[in-house]
Amino acid sequence: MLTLWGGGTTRTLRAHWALHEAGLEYEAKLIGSRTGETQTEAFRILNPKEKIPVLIDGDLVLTESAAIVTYIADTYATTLVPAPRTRERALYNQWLSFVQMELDAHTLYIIRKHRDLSHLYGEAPAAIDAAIEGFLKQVNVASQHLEDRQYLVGDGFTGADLLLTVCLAWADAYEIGLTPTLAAYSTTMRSRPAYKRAAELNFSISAAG
Ligand SMILES: N[C@@H](CCC(=O)N[C@@H](CS)C(=O)NCC(=O)O)C(=O)O
Repeated sequence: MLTLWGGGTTRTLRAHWALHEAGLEYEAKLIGSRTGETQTEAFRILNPKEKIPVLIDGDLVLTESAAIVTYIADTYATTLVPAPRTRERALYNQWLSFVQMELDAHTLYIIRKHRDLSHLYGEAPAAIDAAIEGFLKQVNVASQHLEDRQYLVGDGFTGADLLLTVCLAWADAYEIGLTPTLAAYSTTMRSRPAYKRAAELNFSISAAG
């Protein structure tokens, strides 16, 4: 039996979506961030980083949303990821790193820290402006790439599309304008039944941080 800890955030949505794409049954332990639930003794044993999501598969405890998505794909739904040791897998890894670093850590999460969580991280309007500018510059590369293709890698939906789509929805929530190409791509990806079911479950609790 698989168990996924965490809900209510864009990072947890990634893992729920991958599990739904794979058609797997799992137990969802919908604890939220910054609610104290990631700081209990029991949870710290699972993830000393005190962060969600965490996937449990037998005796495997896996953290980091992108690693969880790729693990689910490799293990249970191989159409969600190119085969290992192929050029397509290298490109998948490239897009996954790009989304995590350029669209999440360096930009959207900076906005989150200094806007939604400014009571914790401080006000930093210049950092927010630079993050929006940086996001737009980087995401434009994905936009150009998608101008003449439906998916980031190969001819099918992969975990890279899943991660990009979640970041695009995040940007949309921040009212960062997307190009028509990205807006159309995002709408198409979010019309997948697995996305809808996962989002409904994930956001049945609200994000606290
Ligand atoms: N790099 C991690 C980030 C995980 C993360 O920061 N999770 C947040 C929620 S989105 C969290 O658990 N925050 C709790 C806290 O910082 O107290 C991933 O992608 O899984």
